[in-house]
Amino acid sequence: MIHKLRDVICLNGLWDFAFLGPIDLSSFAPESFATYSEKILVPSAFDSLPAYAGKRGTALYRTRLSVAQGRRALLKFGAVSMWTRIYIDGVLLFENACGYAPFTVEVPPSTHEERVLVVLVDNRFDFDRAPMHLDYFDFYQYGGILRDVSLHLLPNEDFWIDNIQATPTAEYASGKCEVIVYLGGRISGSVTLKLCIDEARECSNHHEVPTTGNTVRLELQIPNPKTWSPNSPNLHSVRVVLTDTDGHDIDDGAVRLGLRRIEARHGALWLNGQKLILRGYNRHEWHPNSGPSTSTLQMFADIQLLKDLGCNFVRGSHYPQDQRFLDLCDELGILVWEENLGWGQRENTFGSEKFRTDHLRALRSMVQTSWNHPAVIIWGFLNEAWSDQDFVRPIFEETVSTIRAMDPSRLVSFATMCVFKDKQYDLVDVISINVYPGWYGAEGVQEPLSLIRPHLEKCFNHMDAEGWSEKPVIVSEIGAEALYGWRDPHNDFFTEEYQARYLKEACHAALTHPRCSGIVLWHFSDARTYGGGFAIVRPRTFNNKGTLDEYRRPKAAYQAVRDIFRRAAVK
Ligand code: ADA
Repeated sequence: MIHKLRDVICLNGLWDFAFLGPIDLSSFAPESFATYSEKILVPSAFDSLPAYAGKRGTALYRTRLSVAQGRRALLKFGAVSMWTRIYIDGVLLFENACGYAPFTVEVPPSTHEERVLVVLVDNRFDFDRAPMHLDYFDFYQYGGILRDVSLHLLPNEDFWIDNIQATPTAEYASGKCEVIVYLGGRISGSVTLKLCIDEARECSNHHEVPTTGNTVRLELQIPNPKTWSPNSPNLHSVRVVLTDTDGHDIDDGAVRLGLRRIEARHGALWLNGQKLILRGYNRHEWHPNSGPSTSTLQMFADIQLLKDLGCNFVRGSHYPQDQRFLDLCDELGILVWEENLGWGQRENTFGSEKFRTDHLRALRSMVQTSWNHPAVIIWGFLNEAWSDQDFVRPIFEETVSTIRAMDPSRLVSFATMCVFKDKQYDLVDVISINVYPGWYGAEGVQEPLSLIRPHLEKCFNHMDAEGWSEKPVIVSEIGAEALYGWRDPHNDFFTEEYQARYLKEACHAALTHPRCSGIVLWHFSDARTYGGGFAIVRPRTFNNKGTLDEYRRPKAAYQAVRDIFRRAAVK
């Protein structure tokens, strides 16, 4: 959300830094710590830098803020990983335990203008402290202030704009939207506001509107509406300006939106009333030089490659996405599945009350932060949890109902690894299957590639046989490893040739099946994963199933996928 009336100060840049290692936090008082002997660039993962590569422990970040006396201010963090505590002038204000979930902290009043902000970050796996981060996830989990930090100096009034949710209605094509304005502060029954659409210099006249709790609901008609789709990613914008009763501006917020409608019905996906087949990749936000804090240019380059490959879709595996990436997807026309952090959670995790609370908090913050992106069509959660078991049910139900209550306009899904035994399909709009026939479990098989088509057919048939014929089915993961540059006459596992033939067969088998609403390959580019003993199945400690290597150098599969996806795109 863009604000023109309030001061928004970007806090990115060099901060004071100290890495303390695996200290005992129970007896540690950051306010008495003074030896910040280093600097670090924010945002970054400290352990993606050579100085702290592979290290786990506590790190302290310090910077200074200037907030005029009596001025209300908010600190906005895009992502701090894995576990963090926020202190201002030595006072603990906030704790967060999901490394990818954005959060906001209110700066408490003070008689001093100069304030000291300390961010304590810990990247150790600790189930009691941060149960959302488990050491067996198949991607490296870093520490640090991973995404942007900003300071919002709020207007000198008792209320302000917290958030705006602009949702196209069923009449999206004629420009009809519902806008909900979420207000912060003290509200008394009504507020006065005006609206500006598409950067119009002239805004509507200010008028009084009733509030319900801290929200205002408005119906909006966009003049000269243009619909949004991957081929025509037209964006509109809505700016809401809060005024006083005389019409003087107090605070504002502007959001972009796309007029489009996503639906799941009759066993298919529909975008703006047209049948939609997804062609895409799972993508980790990762580059070897910067870990999970990638540059906007890298994001752009990745989207350029995805488009070149003929994709219309990306699954943001396995955590909330950077807003810069979603902005680019909105502008360049790539559909997105955004999901809450999760990877193979088991019974003990589902039994943790802290996990439940943290998961819900992260889920809410993801939806509230991304709900205006037309690119996002699916909310996902808890990748490959043990969803064939009853113990997942309460959290799955709560997750789905929370998403639907906050945003009924998008589809909900989770990627399952237990295709034939899953007990949670009834909850979701889209059935999404992660399958690796011809890769995992192919020991002793003469022609592993021959396993792919029959397996996919069995999966699709199973859904109809089980009564899910109304639900679209997508292959949310499928793939094989190839080590970049490894060409070998045997064309066996780990060669570029095997991977190219594998992905070709998987794409053909999926895209020619009438029940398939899309295929999302695992994965876009090679990325660092767990090390140590876990890495015995992960050469180089990387997940090497990228169609590109970590530097985005194409493997042989690139051309194979490109041919098929591009041909499918023009059908
Ligand atoms: C799973 C998982 C991915 C990745 C993949 C693999 O399906 O969801 O994150 O780990 O398997 O490479 O085995």
